[in-house]
Amino acid sequence: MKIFWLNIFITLFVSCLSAPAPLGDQDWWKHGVFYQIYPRSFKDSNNDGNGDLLGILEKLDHFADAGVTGVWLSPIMQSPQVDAGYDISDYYTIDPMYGSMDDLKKIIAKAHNLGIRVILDFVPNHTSNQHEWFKASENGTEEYKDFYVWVDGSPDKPPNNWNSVFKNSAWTWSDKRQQWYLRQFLEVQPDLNFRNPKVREALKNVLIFYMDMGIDGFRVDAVPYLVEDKLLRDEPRSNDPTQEPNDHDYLDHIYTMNTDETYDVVYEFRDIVENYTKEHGGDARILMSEAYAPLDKTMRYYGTANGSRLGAHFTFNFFFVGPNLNTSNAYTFESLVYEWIDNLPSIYVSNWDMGNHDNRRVTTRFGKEDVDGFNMLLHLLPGIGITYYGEEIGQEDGEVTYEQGQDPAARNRSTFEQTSRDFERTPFQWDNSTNAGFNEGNKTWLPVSEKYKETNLADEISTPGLSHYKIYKEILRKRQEDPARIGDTKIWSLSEDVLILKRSLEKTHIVVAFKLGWQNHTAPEYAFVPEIKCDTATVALTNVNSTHQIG
Ligand SMILES: *[C@@H]1O[C@H](CO)[C@@H](O)[C@H](O)[C@H]1NC(C)=O
Ligand SMILES: *[C@@H]1O[C@H](CO)[C@@H](O)[C@H](O)[C@H]1NC(C)=O
Ligand SMILES: *[C@@H]1O[C@H](CO)[C@@H](O)[C@H](O)[C@H]1NC(C)=O
Ligand SMILES: *[C@@H]1O[C@H](CO)[C@@H](O)[C@H](O)[C@H]1NC(C)=O
Ligand SMILES: *[C@@H]1O[C@H](CO)[C@@H](O)[C@H](O)[C@H]1NC(C)=O
Ligand SMILES: *[C@@H]1O[C@H](CO)[C@@H](O)[C@H](O)[C@H]1NC(C)=O
Ligand SMILES: *[C@@H]1O[C@H](CO)[C@@H](O)[C@H](O)[C@H]1NC(C)=O
Ligand SMILES: *[C@@H]1O[C@H](CO)[C@@H](O)[C@H](O)[C@H]1NC(C)=O
Ligand SMILES: *[C@@H]1O[C@H](CO)[C@@H](O)[C@H](O)[C@H]1NC(C)=O
Ligand SMILES: CC(=O)N[C@H]1CO[C@H](CO)[C@@H](O)[C@@H]1O
Ligand SMILES: [Ca+2]
Ligand SMILES: [Ca+2]
Repeated sequence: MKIFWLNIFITLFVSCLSAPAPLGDQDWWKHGVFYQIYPRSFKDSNNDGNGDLLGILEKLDHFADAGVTGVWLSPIMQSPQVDAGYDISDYYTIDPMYGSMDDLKKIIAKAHNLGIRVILDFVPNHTSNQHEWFKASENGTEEYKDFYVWVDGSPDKPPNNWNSVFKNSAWTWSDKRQQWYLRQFLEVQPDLNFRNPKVREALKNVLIFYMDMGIDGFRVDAVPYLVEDKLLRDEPRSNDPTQEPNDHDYLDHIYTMNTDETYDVVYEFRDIVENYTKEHGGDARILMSEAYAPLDKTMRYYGTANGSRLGAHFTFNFFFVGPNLNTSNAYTFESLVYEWIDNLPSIYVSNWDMGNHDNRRVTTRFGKEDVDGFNMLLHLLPGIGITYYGEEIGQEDGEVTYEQGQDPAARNRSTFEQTSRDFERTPFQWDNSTNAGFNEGNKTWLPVSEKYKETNLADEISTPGLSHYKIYKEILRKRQEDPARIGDTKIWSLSEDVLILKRSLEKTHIVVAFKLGWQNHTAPEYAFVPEIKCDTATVALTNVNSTHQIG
């Protein structure tokens, strides 16, 4: 892989601040870099083996140093932790494993001092069955009776053929209530009933509570699953030959995912944050939504094409989180970039994302030779860039055995390697001390990867040469300048393994020449130059181990 930046003419800029809008900055997020913190694996302040809020507080300077705009924290609300906090038992309490509401307030205050925004994960599709709402609903308390999706029937026959995302029927029989309840995920994660206005009101109050505290926005989890078919119709078969009858994708999810009513709920969430900003002033509070959906459906979560209804400020672009070296090449990425840009209505902002807590790490999928190239690509494309913790240092998946595994989606030994999401969730590698500086204790909830001695932040900062982290930092700095900020975008492939990204504003260009994989490339090195028609070109940044010199 070889990376070039070509700055053809040096352009000087004087930036003028426009008069502040009465509402504060409504556009701050549009060119931001958002960093996903997986709190349990980030930094453990009290040596109990679990990362926590005081650990995050201690490390906030890392984000200021790197230059990220905002952090989003995977769920920290009270939870029995059957599904890594995606099973909330109280939206108004911080899980004691992570700390307290005071700790969160300290994070918000310090982050804001450093100019960093704080986004919380919000899980509206379902609660834990330990939530007081569910307990009250199950015992028939009038106020909460219809908070969940309850259906009559006989205990030996579920109401319809819907399957859980985690296999088998999506229905669980309650002996107490003598009815079935819907749960698209685990049995302990009953789905909320969005047709009940009281449920919508209750969730709105949760959002307002955290905005009052100073939270800058929410990442809304699993939105496609919000509202299911009212008539509970059976879903047709998908005819996917790899799926067995109990598998989720044995069926085509026309009645349980991306329903019209689901979009309305997301648009209503947007109204809540917009109304809040109008009433209270200040900068925009934002929504990012998680929807693994076909492209047309993904785009609808942004809002209607003409902006008559607005949804999330952005919906994660998952095009890049799946491919690996065996399944993709430069042509794949070229077409994925255009497919996204061409389908996104022009009023909305793109976003680019290589990883998260549900997918193998980019460094593992492509090899550590490619991580700098992907960071350049991701953060020099127009719009928002997303970083999953560890991507800035080129962290790879960890080593986790079936016995050490924690992910409920992977409780089957024979499929653990394929289905477990534990590998991409191992502790962040801070330095080369015991447990990679994650803590000083003897245990960690998931094992620290053995690779921490060769890949850790402290070494990457102190090394005299280039490192993944130094490169990442420089990219984040460069992306704030033109043409990376507002320039035109062109991307093309020279061959199966050479991808070129060009951002241009008038006569200034930034070019990333990205060679995927470890094989040497045989095409002429400067084959892309004629396309750019430049007189002079400067190598502004290279990957680690490049044969080219900066300058
Ligand atoms: C039902 O559950 C709620 C919530 O746990 C509890 O407050 C209430 O006392 C219970 N009522 C009955 C009749 O068991
Ligand atoms: C937002 O404010 C408008 C105008 O006040 C109001 O009609 C609407 O119901 C509010 N929406 C929500 C979801 O609070
Ligand atoms: C905007 O699009 C929606 C459908 O997505 C349509 O119902 C509405 O009439 C359009 N509004 C305008 C002003 O074109
Ligand atoms: C790619 O293929 C190689 C060789 O078949 C295999 O060893 C490797 O695990 C595959 N990598 C991924 C990410 O699937
Ligand atoms: C850089 O080269 C060294 C020495 O050949 C090698 O050990 C290391 O893995 C390479 N690093 C990357 C990111 O390719
Ligand atoms: C685990 O997966 C294997 C292979 O798909 C299957 O044969 C087996 O029945 C599964 N076991 C359980 C307990 O689900
Ligand atoms: C561990 O890190 C420290 C500080 O970054 C460094 O001085 C030392 O050489 C490293 N030790 C090893 C064995 O890499
Ligand atoms: C870690 O284990 C060592 C002995 O194996 C023990 O001396 C030490 O107290 C333990 N530290 C913690 C924080 O548990
Ligand atoms: C690629 O070329 C360089 C320089 O000629 C050489 O050192 C290296 O071994 C080659 N790598 C591969 C994988 O062929
Ligand atoms: C896409 C998806 O499934 N996201 C989350 C939805 O909620 C489940 C259950 O809580 C989580 O396991 C998923 O990560
Ligand atoms: Ca801890
Ligand atoms: Ca639902």
